[in-house]
Amino acid sequence: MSRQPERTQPPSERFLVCGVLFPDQPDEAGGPLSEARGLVQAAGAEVVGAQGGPLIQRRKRPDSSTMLGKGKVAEVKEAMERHRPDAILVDNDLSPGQVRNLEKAWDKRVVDRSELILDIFATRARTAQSRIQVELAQMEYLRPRLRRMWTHLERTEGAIGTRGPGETQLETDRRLLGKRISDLKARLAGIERHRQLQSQIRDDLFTIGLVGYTNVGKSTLLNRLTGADELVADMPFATLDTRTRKWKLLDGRIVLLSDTVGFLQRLPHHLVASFHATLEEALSVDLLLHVVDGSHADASVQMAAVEETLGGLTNREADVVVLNKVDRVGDPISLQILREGRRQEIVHLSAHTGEGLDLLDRVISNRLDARSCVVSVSVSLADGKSAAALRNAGMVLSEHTTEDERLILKLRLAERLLGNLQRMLGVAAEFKVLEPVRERYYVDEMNA
Ligand SMILES: Nc1nc2c(ncn2[C@@H]2O[C@H](COP(=O)(O)OP(=O)(O)OP(=O)(O)O)[C@@H](O)[C@H]2O)c(=O)[nH]1
Ligand SMILES: [Mg+2]
Repeated sequence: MSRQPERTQPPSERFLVCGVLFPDQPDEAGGPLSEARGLVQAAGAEVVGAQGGPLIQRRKRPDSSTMLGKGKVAEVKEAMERHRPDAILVDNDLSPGQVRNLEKAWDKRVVDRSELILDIFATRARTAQSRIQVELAQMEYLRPRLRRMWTHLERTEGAIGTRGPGETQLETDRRLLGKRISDLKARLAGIERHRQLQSQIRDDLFTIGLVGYTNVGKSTLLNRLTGADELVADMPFATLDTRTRKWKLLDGRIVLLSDTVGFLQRLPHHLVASFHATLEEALSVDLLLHVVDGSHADASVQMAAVEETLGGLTNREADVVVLNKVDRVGDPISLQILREGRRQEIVHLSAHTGEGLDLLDRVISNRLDARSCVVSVSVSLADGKSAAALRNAGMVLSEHTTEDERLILKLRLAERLLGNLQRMLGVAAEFKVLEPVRERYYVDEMNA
């Protein structure tokens, strides 16, 4: 019998999870800190200790030196003796001083919420752009914390090759970090300019963006509608890179559908800042769909978190709400509750089984209709080129030829294409608007 060599995997890090709950933080259906525990697992580590309970502290304000109060810090220390973790996650944003004090009190590595989320993003980033975005956020996070990392090195002043004239080690590190940050920003700006150019090329198609909390099924929906093959996984932040794919509607029209990075409550602000351009691009679409996991016990909290993040990034709200995963919803009442008080159109569907996708298709078609005009165009029958350009630009509703050798096309097309076509075809074509647009494009409003 042949023996398989044993694979040795490094043991995963063991985390004890604790944190402060402030009055404005909503309760989680899975118990306090349940999302934080999920994040630790998503980072490839193991959670030790009982769910929720004693390692939570409800406070109005953080303790300025240790976030948690003295008594709670001592309780965590006791729990550490029982569970022997490798590190402690505090599910709040800690100041560098708070981390230092807690590490001293517990004699263990302390990780705060931002650092954990940045770490997950770092392992998921695939493209050059997202790698730079994550690194930039990590460097910005690190900048005020340098002292903590290098205090043990401050006595090794004068290490060869690392020092500028008269600098301490810390000053040198600060300078190098500052330089790295400006390099990353410059590279990112270059990539963003390139992307902007590319997206201008696609200006003629109707664009739709998917936004939503992480893990709600945005990529599954994109794959299902466009035949794409994006990574789908039951874990937070599977998608970090914006993807755009063509979606052919049932009436034959083609629109562009984009996926984007999922949102989360209390996302680190450095991360939002460095993903700002990506998010902005994902949000400046004609139609914004907010995808919700309708089967999640915290669906309404997640919806509110997405709306808040959207509000911070742009002053627009989603046009259509998609309640996904209805195949897992036992009680339709819960969906009813999610619908209450909303002005937007709401579509129930399952990206998994395909149920409800035809309804979404119709909703999109209707919105396209509302945002397009109906025109009649007359071109010479001999002018095949102009006729082809017109047929490509919109949906042909009818066509006929006249005795004086002209082709009359009745077309439904996006208003912004009308101007382009008129410029392109010039005197070769005569346009008459039969039905004006009923609803403006968001992008046009932005540019107005
Ligand atoms: N039961 C059920 N599961 C679904 C449905 N849609 C997606 N899922 C599952 O939900 C999990 C997350 O799906 P994704 O498509 O990766 O979610 P996402 O919103 O793109 O997530 P991030 O990219 O991580 O923000 C996967 O395990 C999917 O198989 C659905 O309609 N029904
Ligand atoms: Mg995804």
